[in-house]
Amino acid sequence: MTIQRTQALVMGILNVTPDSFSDGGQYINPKDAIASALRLIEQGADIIDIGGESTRPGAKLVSTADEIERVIPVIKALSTATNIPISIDTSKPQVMEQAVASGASLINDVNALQADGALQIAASLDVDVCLMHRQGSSQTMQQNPIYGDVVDDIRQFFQQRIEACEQVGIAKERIILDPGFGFGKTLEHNLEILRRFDEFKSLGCRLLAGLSRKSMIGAILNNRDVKGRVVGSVTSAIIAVQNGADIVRVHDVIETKDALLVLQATKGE
Ligand code: 8Y7
Repeated sequence: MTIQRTQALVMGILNVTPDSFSDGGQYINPKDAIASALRLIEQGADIIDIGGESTRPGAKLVSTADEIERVIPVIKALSTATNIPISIDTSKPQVMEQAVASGASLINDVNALQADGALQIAASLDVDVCLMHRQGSSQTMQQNPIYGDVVDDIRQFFQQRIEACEQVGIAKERIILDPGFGFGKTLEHNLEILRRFDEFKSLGCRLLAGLSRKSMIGAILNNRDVKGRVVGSVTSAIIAVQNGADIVRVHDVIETKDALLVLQATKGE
């Protein structure tokens, strides 16, 4: 099967954590992790996002040493096996540094480079950065999220982070913004963000949307379990792209790709 490219990029998710909610425990052995990554690439992933710390609500924290031990062998092996860009999903400066030295070219930080030293390290590494918004920590974020206007509040946060990046020499072209679906947001917040996604465009950065298999999809589908969320997830990815997302972060690469190809053909692109 030949891989057809779409304008919007597909970021395939590779968790190397024993406690990720949707594929927990499957990919902890480096050999298996690499095989899974290669499968995502065959299916048409444009970027592989590798994470060693689960960020789901209530997940346990992982030490820097453990996170490094999980992700670095996989990044090293994958970067020799493929030219596809590798993204490191981490909030820890030391993990960022080692991951980039091992072949990663994008830092995906759900903490938007707010950890001590993260901005400086990211600037020194000269790679792309994805800055995600969240309210609260993974432990507390779903307890009682409160916003004024959710989209305006997130836009303001982005504006501040863009300024912080520019101050250390990270150019706007390097920055990808992500409103962080499900990270300290109610279902209503998530739906409003998706509906008004295009309002982030004027900040002048690329935009990423991560909706794949999230509980908001389960909630819309009358509390559907994780396995039954594929069609809902693909639909949400398409809506995000129609509303301006440049990259979608997904588990189900083939299905998302098919939908993006249909969308693109329909638009005559
Ligand atoms: C997102 C993410 C997760 C997201 C970005 C999950 C690491 C939870 N979600 N990174 N990571 N955006 N940029 O459901 O939405 O995959 S973890």
